[in-house]
Amino acid sequence: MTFTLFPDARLTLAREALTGLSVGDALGSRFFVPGGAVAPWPDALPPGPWPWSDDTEMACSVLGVLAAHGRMEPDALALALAAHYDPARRYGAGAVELLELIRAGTPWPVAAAAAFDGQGSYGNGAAMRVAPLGAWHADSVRRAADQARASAEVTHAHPEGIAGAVAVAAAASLAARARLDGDRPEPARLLAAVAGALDPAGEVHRGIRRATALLGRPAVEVAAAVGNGSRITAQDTVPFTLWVAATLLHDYPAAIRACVEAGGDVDTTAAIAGGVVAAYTGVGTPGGVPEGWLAAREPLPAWLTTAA
Ligand code: F2R
Ligand code: MG
Repeated sequence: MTFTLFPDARLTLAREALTGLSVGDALGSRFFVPGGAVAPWPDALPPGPWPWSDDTEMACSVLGVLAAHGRMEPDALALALAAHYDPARRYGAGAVELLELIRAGTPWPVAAAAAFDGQGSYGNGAAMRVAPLGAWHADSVRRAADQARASAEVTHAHPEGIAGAVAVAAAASLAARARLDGDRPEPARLLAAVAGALDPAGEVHRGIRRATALLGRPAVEVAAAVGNGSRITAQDTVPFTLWVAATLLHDYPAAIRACVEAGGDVDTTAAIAGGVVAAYTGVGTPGGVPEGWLAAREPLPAWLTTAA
């Protein structure tokens, strides 16, 4: 079934995905333990404010470009990422180098292609920021995938880095569509549709297939099998986060808790799963992003509030 999605509706869906992403990032950051130890889920959550990290800063740029242009414009995204880059937000090592090159005037295609000795980055950074773009494209998974590729290439030239972003955007598109339709997809159906947007020869695709075979198993077991993001790569991060989102699409707090209890790159796994789940649940709804968690999250940057 085709339908018309008006600009205001796109913006609302994308904003709610950004809320889920940023709350997941900020709360997940409270539980990040360097070196791979896992922090237990506490009886009471830490008091706010919960500062957000690079995941949220970059996702704000993605949403800002969509709001300003009505579509992903890679040149505008490169400018926004570079302009809003704050090293204190704990960017990945490759991202630091790349954004400083762009700020110094290197064209983004040159800087992205040169990263990691000319391989391009396959870090999880393109995937962690893209859920709002997927929700924006609730009317077309194919368009979400194409636009995610365009957004990823600005920083991640490696095919696996791009595949991670395509997978997350496809999942967020499907989640937002399911919300509009009032019809929650079965986890296996959602993961199959995501896998269908990817190159079947790729590692991210293979990881999502492995995660699909583990539906119904405990989250920690799945993370042990497909990765919990501790390598900070798309391949090691995206399959688990989409398993969480598919399994707990109706329950934002449970999705974030599953990411925390799996350890690894917790702020980023919680940002990815949180962005996809919030595209389905919304904010302040039953199963959605709790109002108290949103109140504890550091406010989003003022420049975004005026742009989108
Ligand atoms: N863990 C972080 N940031 C580290 C912060 C350290 C800082 N000193 C501090 O504590 O304040 N989290 C953030 O990084 C992840 C997003 O990463 P992004 O943007 O993809 O960056 P990068 O550097 O391009 O890739 C991440 C790592 O992946 C490995 N890698 C990527 N491509 C590779 C390749 N072609 N060959 C080999 N390795 C590759 C490298 O280890 C990269 O450093 C998020 O978690 C974000 O929150
Ligand atoms: Mg982070």
